[in-house]
Amino acid sequence: MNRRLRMGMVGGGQGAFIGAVHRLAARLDDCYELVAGALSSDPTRAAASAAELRLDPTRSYGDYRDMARAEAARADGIDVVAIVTPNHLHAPVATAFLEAGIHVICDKPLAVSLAEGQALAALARRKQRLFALTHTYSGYPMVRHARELIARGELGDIRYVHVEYLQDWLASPVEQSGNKQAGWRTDPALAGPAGCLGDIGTHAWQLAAFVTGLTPSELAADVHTFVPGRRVDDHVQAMLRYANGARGLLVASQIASGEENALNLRVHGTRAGLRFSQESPNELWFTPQGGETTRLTRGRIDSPAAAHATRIPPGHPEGYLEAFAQLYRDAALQIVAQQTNTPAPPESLMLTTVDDGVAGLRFIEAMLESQARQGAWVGV
Ligand code: SOE
Repeated sequence: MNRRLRMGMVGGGQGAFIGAVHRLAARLDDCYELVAGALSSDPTRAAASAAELRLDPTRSYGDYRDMARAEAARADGIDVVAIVTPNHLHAPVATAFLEAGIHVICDKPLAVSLAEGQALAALARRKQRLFALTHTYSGYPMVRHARELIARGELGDIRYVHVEYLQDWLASPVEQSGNKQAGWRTDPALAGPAGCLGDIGTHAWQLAAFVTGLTPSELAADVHTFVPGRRVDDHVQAMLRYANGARGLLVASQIASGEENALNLRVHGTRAGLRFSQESPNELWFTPQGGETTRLTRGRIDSPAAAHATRIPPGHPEGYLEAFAQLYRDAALQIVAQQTNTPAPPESLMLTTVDDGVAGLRFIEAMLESQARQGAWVGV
């Protein structure tokens, strides 16, 4: 890459785990230079975070709710903005920067309603700007290989999809624990109407869709809250039906005591089945119907998609940060391709974008509609 892209960041300031992940991911492949930030809704914290990151204080956009400063970002020659705010600010912040002609890399979920998400997709198209969504897990090499295997027909016709995402960090009432993410992800005014559903339910949805190339046509949901007094869901499950006749189960829970970040996917077709576990991301389990199970790793596959999404030789584990960095790298490849009027590497197009985000919001709205109708089957 002949020059690093100039990046601003909105949100993700002090104490934000995912803010640090975005900054490390942007730095790992040296594609970006973080030059400015509006890192908090509190100007004092914003200034302290900017100083901590050695950002030019004259380029601190202060209160990130003041979107008028997006023009300042354009004047600063910012190529792309990373949005790492609570969910309710994704749409207003992204809208301001897209209108200023600036590309967007935004944390999931895309927005707090399908209508907001569809408006963002239309704006990004009209402004011809990239809108990347950081669905981390599609950045893993072995996830991209799983997608290739299914696309090549190695599993045959898909019959059953099982995706579960289990955590336990919200198993107790932590809203007032000082955990920054717990504070806003359990507040419907900041997170939107979907708690666990919007946070990790969309990850589960997107991983199953990314790997299988299929999205359910209907679902029957149980959207539940275990912790008394909690104002958003903390456990969701759904039965899925696909247009090709396949069936599926999706579970996302943040009260699953003993589980840390257990995202597991199983896909079963007429010819073979596969299993992926996010907590062991350097391997993929593949079993032909009636055959032996094989542990696939980067050193034992011929996969352009996996090769593109890796940095160090097989046997040297890559993890969550590298998967996140892959999304930033793919975004940079696409932005530079547009700026230089050259084609982006095909593998970089596996990046999840605003359209994936809209599909995730459609899933959320179907889940909430089914729940409102006592678990009735609804279209997605
Ligand atoms: C909390 O559930 C969380 O930090 C999510 O918000 C991230 O998207 C996920 O990658 C890890 O867990």
